[in-house]
Amino acid sequence: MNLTEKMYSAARELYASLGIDTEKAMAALDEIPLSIHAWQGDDVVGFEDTGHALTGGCQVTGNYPGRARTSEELRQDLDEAMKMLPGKKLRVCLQGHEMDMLRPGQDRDNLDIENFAGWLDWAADRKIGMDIAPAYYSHPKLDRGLSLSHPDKAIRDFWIGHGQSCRRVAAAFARRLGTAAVCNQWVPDGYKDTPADRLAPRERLQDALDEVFSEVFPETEVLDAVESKLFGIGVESYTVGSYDFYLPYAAKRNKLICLDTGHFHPTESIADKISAICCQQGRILLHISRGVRWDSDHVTVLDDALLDLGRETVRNWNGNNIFFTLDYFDASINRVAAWVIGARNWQKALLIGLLEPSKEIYEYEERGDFTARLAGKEAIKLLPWSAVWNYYCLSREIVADCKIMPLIRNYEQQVLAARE
Ligand code: RNT
Ligand code: ZN
Repeated sequence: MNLTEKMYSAARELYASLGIDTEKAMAALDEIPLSIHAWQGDDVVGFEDTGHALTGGCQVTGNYPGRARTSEELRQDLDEAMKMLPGKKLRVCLQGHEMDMLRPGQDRDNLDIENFAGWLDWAADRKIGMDIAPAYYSHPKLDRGLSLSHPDKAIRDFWIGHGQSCRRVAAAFARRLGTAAVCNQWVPDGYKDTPADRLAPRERLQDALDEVFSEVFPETEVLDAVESKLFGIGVESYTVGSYDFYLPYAAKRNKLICLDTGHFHPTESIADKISAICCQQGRILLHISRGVRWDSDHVTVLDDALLDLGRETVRNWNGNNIFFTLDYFDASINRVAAWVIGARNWQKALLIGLLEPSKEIYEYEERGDFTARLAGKEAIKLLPWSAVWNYYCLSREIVADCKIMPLIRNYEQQVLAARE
């Protein structure tokens, strides 16, 4: 036995003494889907080749060499990243402007699956699922910061056409790939300064979204999500699609509510929202991100917030009520490394949740023994989850964390350097 196997064998014995089956935990982790966000690879620029800058209140900072400039290069980078990710249910999520090509005269309001043919074949070859989100930003029709809630009907109709197109593309992905596609609506609309009328934009957004969703698809094809936000750069004073707008919208129309971990006040616990929504049969799309002082979209690290999210996910997940997409964009570091580090940290947070001997802690709490609850929760932190994680990677023939950088450097020299 090598060192990883020896450490795992001891950890397995310890967890077994606490009633936790580490083999079962690793097998469960294999089956939890994770959608890798393509837009970390192209800095959310997309491939329409129209030179539109990133708008909508998001920011990508840094100019690390090697950004993917075409969908082919992006797929090449995603292939490299996924070699370093364990799990049997990896997927990829696109933005609506990351198509393979736009046909002459075509615009975002009338896209179809042909625009994404390269993605469809690539995913079919790899037997992975695809998700897609309309890009209601980085386009001249995002006018005065408004898209679906714009007072001009022609502008709303353009964006409704884009949202409807993306849902049809999602359905086409699902039919060919055999797995439902999540189609998430994030609408950047809002105002830099205090609005006069907070109601009218929200009434227009509600009606426009109802039109986007008017074409009915079975949930075996399209899983619709709506994403709330607190503010963006240049959208500091009012976001039309706030959490208070979308939570009832999603509940009444049986849509997934998308909780982006960067879209709430820094002291808010997103983990706490999971049970509150799931216990009422609500369904969630998690956008796994890390805000530093604001929705800065930093690469996720294994911090307390991510651990809480992993623990609550394991506690509430029934296989069909919570869906997962990474969502961050850091252009100051190697973009393949950003995917790999962030994805593996989320998988670690889930494994730690799966390994937690929480039954006993719940019993202390039920009995009102809050002393034992505190002592137990702190003692759990010392359990050897990393020995299980290292063995999980070894047994799935995935590189160990300490061996990732040589692979990243090699790809950088062989492929990314040639793009500059
Ligand atoms: C923006 C939202 C949204 C975007 C993607 C690019 O703050 O998080 O999900 O990250 O649409
Ligand atoms: Zn998001």
